[in-house]
Order: sequence, then structure tokens, then C-alpha cells
Amino acid sequence: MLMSANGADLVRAFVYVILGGGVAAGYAALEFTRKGVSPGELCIISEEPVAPYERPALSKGFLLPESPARLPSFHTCVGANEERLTPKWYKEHGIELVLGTRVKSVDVRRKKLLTATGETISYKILLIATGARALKLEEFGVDGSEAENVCYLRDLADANGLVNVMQSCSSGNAVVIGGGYIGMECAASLAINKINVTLVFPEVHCICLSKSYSFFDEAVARLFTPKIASYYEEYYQSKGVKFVKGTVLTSFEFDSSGKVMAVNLRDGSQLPADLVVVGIGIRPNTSLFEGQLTLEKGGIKVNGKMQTSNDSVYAVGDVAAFPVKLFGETRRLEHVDSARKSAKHAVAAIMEPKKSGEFDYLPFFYSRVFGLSWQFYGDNVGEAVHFGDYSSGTFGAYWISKGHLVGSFLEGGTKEEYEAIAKATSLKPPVEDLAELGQQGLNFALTI
Ligand code: FAD
Ligand code: NAD
Ligand code: ISD
Repeated sequence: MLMSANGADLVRAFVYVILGGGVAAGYAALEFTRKGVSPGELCIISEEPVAPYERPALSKGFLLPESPARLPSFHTCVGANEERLTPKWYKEHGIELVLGTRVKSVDVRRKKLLTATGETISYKILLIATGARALKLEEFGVDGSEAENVCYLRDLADANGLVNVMQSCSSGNAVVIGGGYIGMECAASLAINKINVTLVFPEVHCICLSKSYSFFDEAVARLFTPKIASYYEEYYQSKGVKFVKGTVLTSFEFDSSGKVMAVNLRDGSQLPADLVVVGIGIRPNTSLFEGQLTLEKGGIKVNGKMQTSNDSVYAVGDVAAFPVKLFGETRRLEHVDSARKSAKHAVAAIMEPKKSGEFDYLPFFYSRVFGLSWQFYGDNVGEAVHFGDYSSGTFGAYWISKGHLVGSFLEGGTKEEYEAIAKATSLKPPVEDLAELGQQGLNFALTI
């Protein structure tokens, strides 16, 4: 709805505005309709040109050589077995989708946003769902991100770019920089595309982030123990992926057209490259709110209702630092389940403030690579107790801290087994004998 404020200024006014059009935005929109939002009350503003989609698909189904996933098949909220919210769905529900539009400033005191197209949009309640951006090599002193065969992977445009480069270098050499989630999932997808992959990262094993390479002061401890990591690294090697560990990229070699031809590493070696994929972590998109809202742990601090230091502003997903009840501390989680559930919780708190309690969230992460699939619940602190037969394809680990089970990892489980480790972790049962826990393995969770 348009209203003329002072003759010159045209302001579009909404009751609810979601800033950002990613995973959290899609799940929030569904919840708004379930809680009875009226047509014309809700607007989503997104820099991306498409309606919210399931971002995890970009490093998995989207990169497959046969029948790759393409929109509209993975719009939210299919990832949680909910209905698929296509652009038509938003139209039918009277939700305004302002796409391909970057918000360039927000005035939380005046409750107004200014878009890069010069439009002012006002709100009564703002839901921040701006997610995060990929860290660039330049932030670590390496130039070359602009070369056409150097790829990052955060959004659909990046994924289309990666597919194009991948298709132009079939049977060629790819160097994947970073041994985190993007590095591991992209390395698998590239290998499935019959590309020769070398994965380069500074740590001793994959999915393990050391403090010295963390963008933030505080190290973000990643999940894998050396034993878990060696299972996946050996599996990758059996698929032809090579690992170069304990070193980082220092520079690129370019051809006369500006394409990268090789990657120089700090250990003095050089790797030929037709394609480079970079996954060296993210930075939450908080800059619009610096000096206006309280920040913590690199994100926007919220309370158990996902409400920021300003009563009219809520934050969800990768950008939000929220109290995790189970651990008694504030965390920022960079995983899709947290984006989905924090969004749902914030909308319930906005629409039914009296009925809604504090967000009570059990952290959940997962990944799928090649034919493998794992899930993790809780926290990876304390002592890790491995269980199962690591050669059988079904194995896992529990984490015990201060005498209680606080985290559970399982590869190759059934639906019932994953449900059991989730339930066991949420109960935080006491554990006295670690050796016995290791012997009991999955039975511990199944019989609790
Ligand atoms: P996002 O989904 O990133 O959405 C943020 C949105 O805000 C974007 O649309 C962005 O364009 C928009 N935006 C930002 N700033 C502005 C602005 N100023 N103006 C307008 N719009 C703006 N997690 C898992 O648990 N499992 C997985 O398997 C998994 N796979 C992943 C694979 C990939 C390739 C990636 C990139 C992430 C993956 N994740 C996975 C993480 C998961 O996708 C994120 O945790 C989740 O997307 C966070 O949701 P969000 O809504 O907070 O942010
Ligand atoms: P990450 O934090 O998982 O891993 C970053 C990795 O970059 C580190 O492990 C390290 O190996 C490497 N690194 C850091 N600094 C470096 C440097 N200077 N030079 C070389 N390597 C360096 O981040 P990511 O893999 O980029 O993933 C991005 C985001 O996407 C994260 O939020 C992640 O949680 C999310 N994601 C999640 C999943 C999943 O949960 N299955 C899948 C894909 C992406
Ligand atoms: O990998 C994933 C994932 O977790 C999703 O939510 O892909 C998406 C959808 O399942 C794709 O349809």
C-alpha cells in the first residue's frame, strides 16, 4: 500500500517486514500465514531475485550431473516436509515479495528501511533474516576472487556460476580451498562430476576449525574428532579426492585472459587448477544494524523470543545470537534447522506474545555427501566417546561434559536411530562409565 507522507516522500507501509529472503524468511512466511496474517500486512525484501529456497540444496542436488535440482523444486519449505512456497503461494496469501532489492539502510528508531532502488518501506515489526556472506580470499590477503573460474557458494547466482565453470572443465582439475562444510560437500559433488579434486585446508583434519584461522576472536569448534574425520577422508580418497592439509593458498597463477591456471600454497607447492572453489567461512550480515542494536558473537543478540535490543525488531537464522537453554549460553548457529525453527519461534512470539515461551532449541546439524549421511545433535564439548564399527558404515560418537551426555553424532543411522540420539541428547542423562557407554553404543540412546 502506498501512502504520501509529505507530498514528495512516497512510503510503502507494512505491519510486518522480513529483511532477507533466505531459509528463515520462507519458514517465517509460512508461520505468519498459520498465525493469521492478513493480506497486505507482510512484506519480504530480498537481494536475491528469487523467492526463498532451501539453500542446502546448492551444494548437493543442484550440483549433480544427472537430473540436478532446479527451482521451483526446492523453494522453502520442502526441506522440512512442509508445503512448497512458490511465488504463486506468496501472491495467493497477499504477501508482498520485493525481490532483487538490497536494503541499504535501516532506521530502527523511525521504523523505516531504505532500498538501493530509493524506496522507503516502513514497518511496525521488523524480522531480520539477513543470513551471512561468504568470506573472501582478499580478507586473508590473497587476490583473485574476481577470476571467472574462482567460485564461492552462498547463493543461487554462485551455484549457477559454479555449474557453468564445472561444465567447461570436464575431467579437469579442481582445487577446493577450505576443509569445512562447503569444502567437503563441494569436493564430493565435483568428484561425482568426474573432476579431479584436491582439497586444501590449514587444519590437521576436515571439519575442524583451529583458532588461528577463525575470522572471529573466538574459535568456532567444528564437529569431527580425528577418528570421525579419518573415516570421511579415507572414503573421499577412495573416490579419488586428494587432501593437502596443514597449509593455505598464498597466491594464484593467471593466464593471459585472467583465468586461474594454478594455485600456490604456503608450503611452496603448486597445484594445477581449471576450477577453484573457496569455502573459508562466513560473516553474518549485521552491518545495517551496527550502532543500533546490541551485537554478540558476531551476530545480533536476541532474547528467548528472538527479540533484539529494540522491542520492535526480531532476528533469526545465521545472523542471530540466541540463548541456547540446553547449554545456558548464547550461541550463533550457522545451520538450516536453526534458521527454520528460530524463524517459526519468532513469528509465534510476534503474533501470540502471551502464548509463546522461550525458544527451547536442541542444536541439530547434518550433511550428506556421496552415499553417506550423518546427523549431530547437541554440543561437541567435553570428552568424545566413539561407538559402533567404523568399517560397517554405521558408527557414531557421544560427547560427555560434566558427567552428562551433551552431544551425539551418528553416520548411517535409521530414522528411529536418529530420533533416539536426538531424544537422548535433549534429556542430558548422567553418564558415569565412559567405557561402558562406548560398549553400549546406539543401545544407550535406544533404551533411554
Ligand atoms: P540465508 O538463507 O543466507 O538468507 C539470507 C537472505 O538475506 C539472502 O536471501 C540474502 O540475499 C538476503 N539479504 C542479506 N542482506 C540483505 C540486504 N541488505 N537487503 C536485502 N536482502 C538481504 N545447513 C545445514 O544444516 N545443513 C546443510 O546441509 C547445509 N548446506 C548448506 C549448503 C550451502 C551451499 C550453504 C551456503 C549453506 C548450507 N547450510 C546448511 C547452512 C544454511 O543454509 C544456513 O544456515 C541458512 O541458509 C541460514 O538461513 P538464513 O535465512 O539465516 O540466511
Ligand atoms: P566453515 O566455517 O565450515 O569452514 C571454513 C573452513 O575454511 C575451515 O575449516 C578452514 O579449513 C578453512 N579456512 C579458514 N580460513 C582459511 C584460510 N585463510 N585459508 C584457507 N582455508 C581457510 O565454512 P564454510 O565451509 O565456508 O561454510 C560456509 C557456511 O555454510 C557455514 O556457515 C556452514 O555452516 C554452512 N554450511 C553448512 C553445511 C552443513 O551444515 N551441512 C553445508 C554447507 C555449508
Ligand atoms: O539438502 C537439502 C536440504 O537439506 C534441503 O532442505 O536439499 C534441500 C531440499 O531437500 C531440496 O529439495
